Amino acid sequence: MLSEKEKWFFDHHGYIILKDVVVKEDITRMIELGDRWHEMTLEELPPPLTSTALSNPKASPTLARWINHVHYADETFQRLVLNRQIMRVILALTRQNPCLVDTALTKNYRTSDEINFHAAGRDYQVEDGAPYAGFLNAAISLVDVPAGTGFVCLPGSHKRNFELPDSVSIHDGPPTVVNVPVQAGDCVIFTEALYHGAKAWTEKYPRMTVFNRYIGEGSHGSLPIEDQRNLIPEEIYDLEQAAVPGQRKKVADRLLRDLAADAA
Ligand SMILES: O=C(O)CCC(=O)C(=O)O
Repeated sequence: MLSEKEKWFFDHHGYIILKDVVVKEDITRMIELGDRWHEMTLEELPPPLTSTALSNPKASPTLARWINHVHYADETFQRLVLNRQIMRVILALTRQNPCLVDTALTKNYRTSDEINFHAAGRDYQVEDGAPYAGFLNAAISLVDVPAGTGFVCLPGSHKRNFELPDSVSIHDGPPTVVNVPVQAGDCVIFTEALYHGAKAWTEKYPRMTVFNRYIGEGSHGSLPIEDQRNLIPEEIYDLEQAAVPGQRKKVADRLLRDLAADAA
C-alpha cells in the first residue's frame, strides 16, 4: 500500500506529506464550525465536544486551544477520519489494524504560544521490509501554512538511537530542524515518536488544523464515547475499538477492498 519511495521517506524522516486530500466544500464547512466552536466556552460546547486544552487548570492562557471529539459533531470530520488517501497510509503503518484514539481541531492565532519539541513513546520499527508506527498523528491543515511558521520536526529523531541535545530548539534551521509548509487540504502524517513542535503563527488569518490520532495494536484510548455512539457511523465505532492482533476490523477490510479497487 505504500510505494518503495514512501516507505523510504517515512523511515528516513518520520513523517510523510499527502497533498490535497480534502475537498474544498469540506474545508469551508470545517473552518466555519471551528470558528463557531472556538468562540464557545467549555460549558457551551455541544456534547460530547470538549477541550482537554481548557480542562487543565495549569494550561497557559495563550495555549493554542483545541477541541476534541469533533467527529461526533459533523459528517465532514467523519469523512476525514475515514479518508481513503489518509487511511491508505495509516493502515500500512499499523499492520492494517489501527484504532482511532482522538480527534482535535486546533486554532492558532499570532498571539498563541509556540510549541517546543516533544515526542510520545518509541514505538517505531521496520518489520518485514515495511515501517510500523504504534502511535500516529494525521495533521490536516484547513489553511495555507507558508514557510517559517507552523509544524516543525527533527527528521529521523523517531529512531531515537541517541537523546536529543538540550541545545536543539524549534528556532534552529535546516538540516537539523525542518519546517513543513502545506496548503489547505494537505495532510502530514507523522509518528508521535518523532520530535515535533510548532513555530509561532505569523499570518493575519488563524491557523486551523485537524489532528486525528491512531494507535496500532496495544493499549486503548478514551474513545468510543458509548452514550453518544448514535452520533457516529458504525465504521467509526469499529475504528475506535482496540485493535486486537490477528483480528482485522470490518472497517479495515472495507477500506482495503476500496483501495485495491482504486489501484486496479
Ligand atoms: O501545531 C503543530 O503543528 C504541532 C502540534 C503538536 O505538537 C502536537 O499535536 O503534538
